[in-house]
Amino acid sequence: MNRFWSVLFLLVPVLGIASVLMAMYGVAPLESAWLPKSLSQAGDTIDQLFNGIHLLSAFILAGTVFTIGWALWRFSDRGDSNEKALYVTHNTKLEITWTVIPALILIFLAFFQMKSWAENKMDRPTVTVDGVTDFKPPMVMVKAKRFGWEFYYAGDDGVVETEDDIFVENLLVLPAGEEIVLQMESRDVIHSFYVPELRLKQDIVPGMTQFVWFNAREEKEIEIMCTELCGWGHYMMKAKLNFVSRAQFDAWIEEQKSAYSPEFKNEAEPAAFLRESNKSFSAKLSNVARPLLKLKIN
Ligand SMILES: [Cu+2]
Repeated sequence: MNRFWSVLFLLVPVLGIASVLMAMYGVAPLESAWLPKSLSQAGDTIDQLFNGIHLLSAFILAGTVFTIGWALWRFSDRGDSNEKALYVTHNTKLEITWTVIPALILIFLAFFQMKSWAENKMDRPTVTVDGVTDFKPPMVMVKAKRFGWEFYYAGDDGVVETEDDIFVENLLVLPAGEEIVLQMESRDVIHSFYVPELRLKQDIVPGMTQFVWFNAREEKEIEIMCTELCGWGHYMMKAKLNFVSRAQFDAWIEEQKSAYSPEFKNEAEPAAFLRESNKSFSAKLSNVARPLLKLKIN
């Protein structure tokens, strides 16, 4: 009967590892329990890394729990032995082994992840104009705020943060099959720009400017969400992300431009208005912050 417990013990890791593998390789009924299908080459590389580390962990976990399970089975008390248990204080060889193997695995992972890290965080796309190579300018400036997303498209001048920027809120339309660069800043607290399909997650820290880039291979409607707990409305800090064809994109951006007719622009000037309100917000903030700072010094 005591052996029942060793079987029960093994059942937990076996079911656990099996369900992770089923989810990872899209086996029913767990086919949608994993991340959504990757939408970019960079996403595929991250998946390889992610799945590789998972497989390695699953293998080590299986080895560990099966050894424990075997010991439970083999040495369970069956009431037929008077043998004394062996008392082992340490084993130098074993300790060296279980230090060196994980160290080697970590060194391997450090090299294994380099390509993906470089692609996603270091090799910012460049363009060459008249023989001069420079960073590709961002197509959109993303402003994260509590609790939404502002998108400022570079207008005809191709530069963000200028007068002809086209402002859209909580909707990001981008052409598929093109290398897109986004610039990101926060209006208030720390936010995080997360698009699971692109395997893209970037913290947006106040006072810092971040750049992300990607190339989506399919036209698809997906979602952007904030993954940094930024306040009570964090749960609703979402935006739509539509990858469309180049032609559809050009038509859409023209529509956005005409939505800001000269009359409308003179009346409201959304982008400028928002900038103004942000300025007055920081002015208010510093009025509050200054006395507080004085208090601290005194
Ligand atoms: Cu947020």
